[in-house]
Amino acid sequence: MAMLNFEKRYRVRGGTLTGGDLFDFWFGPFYVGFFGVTTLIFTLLGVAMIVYGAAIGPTWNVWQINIAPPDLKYGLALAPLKEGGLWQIITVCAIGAFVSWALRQAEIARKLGMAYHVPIAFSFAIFAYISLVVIRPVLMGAWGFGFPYGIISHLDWVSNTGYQYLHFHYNPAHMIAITFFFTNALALSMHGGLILSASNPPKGDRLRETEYEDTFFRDAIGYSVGTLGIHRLGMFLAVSAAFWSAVCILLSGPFWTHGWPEWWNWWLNLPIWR
Ligand code: 07D
Ligand code: 07D
Ligand code: U10
Repeated sequence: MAMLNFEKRYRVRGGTLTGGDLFDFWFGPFYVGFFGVTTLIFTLLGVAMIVYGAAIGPTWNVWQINIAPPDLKYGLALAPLKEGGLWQIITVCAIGAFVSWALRQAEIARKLGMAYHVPIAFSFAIFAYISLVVIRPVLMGAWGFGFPYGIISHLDWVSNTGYQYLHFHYNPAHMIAITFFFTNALALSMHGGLILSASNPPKGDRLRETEYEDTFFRDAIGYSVGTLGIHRLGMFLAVSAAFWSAVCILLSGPFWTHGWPEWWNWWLNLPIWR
């Protein structure tokens, strides 16, 4: 069905999570909805705070703009606006906007009679973000452990935080997360390649059906995960990458304060070597 005909048929009221008919309409291609409005409010307020933070800061160089979290001395208290208070407001706005976006995805899925896989997948990214700027700072007792908002400054934070644990590559959950990220790229390249090879034939040639796709991998590696299965696998790999990322940073500090290489001493300390 042509996209525009389909939109006319499905663009009807109902299925919202909250607010009934309030904001239950479309603006151009965008579904608005209650959570579209909350997304916009949080986004505009957050962006305004970033622009204000940039304005009172030393630079307009977009790479160098930095809005830092409060000093550790403020602990988990509210900080003055120019000493991390802005960072705290921006964090609230960011969480508000991300959660609103996920709920808007859920409303759109409900309207279409679809399941909630997309918002569930996005919620893992939100969890990773919240673990960096809320859960870990709360467990460690200061907002100052959150990462600063700035393109270069957040990279400095990752590097500094990594070296605080001597060699972050030895963090076992970091290893698992990285393996999921790499496997995810491998799986998407295999899937993208396979679909294009079967369903985008040169002019004059015919399309190859799913049997061909299955057979390719049965011939090549003896097993095909299947056309639905590859999407299940993709979702699993992607959400696992975000989940284990959150685990790796939540372990660092709240549950492990030494260098990560030292963690592996459990192996040397096994009683079987004695
Ligand atoms: C392609 C979807 C589109 C999204 C884009 C990002 C902004 C920020 C803000 C000017 C894949 C939009 C960017 C809205 C502009 C201002 C004030 C997603 C796609 C195009 N990082 N990070 C980047 C964020 C963290 C790390 C780039 C966000 C953690 C490393 C971009 C967050 C750690 C590197 C960016 C976040 C970390 C980057 C490209 C939030 C561990 C790079 C991102 C909210 C996760 C790379 C200069 C991208 C780079 C990069 C955004 C968090 C590490 C600026 C929004 C603290 C090591 N990060 N990041 O394509 O080039 O994502 O940095 O959590 O090397 Mg980061
Ligand atoms: C947090 C992003 C959430 C985004 C959201 C949406 C907008 C809207 C609008 C475009 C989680 C934002 C949307 C703003 C935009 C428009 C219109 C995603 C998040 C909600 N590391 N490391 C990771 C690798 C090293 C260190 C994760 C590799 C060094 C620290 C991942 C290498 C040291 C932390 C990872 C490597 C070090 C990490 C990041 C290689 C530094 C973290 C992915 C090859 C010296 C972070 C939860 C992630 C983490 C993290 C990969 C090296 C330190 C597994 C491949 C050795 C301190 N590293 N790392 O988390 O776990 O995505 O964060 O060397 O904190 Mg690492
Ligand atoms: C998949 C798939 C599949 C497909 C697919 C896809 C996965 C089965 C069938 C989808 C995949 C793609 C399309 C591939 C490309 C995607 C990526 C590489 C991922 C990264 C994506 C991006 C970088 C694009 C990001 C764009 C976004 C998020 C849109 C931005 C939207 C808005 C600004 C409006 C949001 C709407 C809201 C909140 C609802 C309310 C709206 C209104 C009231 C009116 C609208 C108002 C405005 C536009 C102005 C608002 C101003 C804002 C927000 C502030 C601006 C900020 C400033 C800096 C000033 O599997 O196969 O095919 O296609």
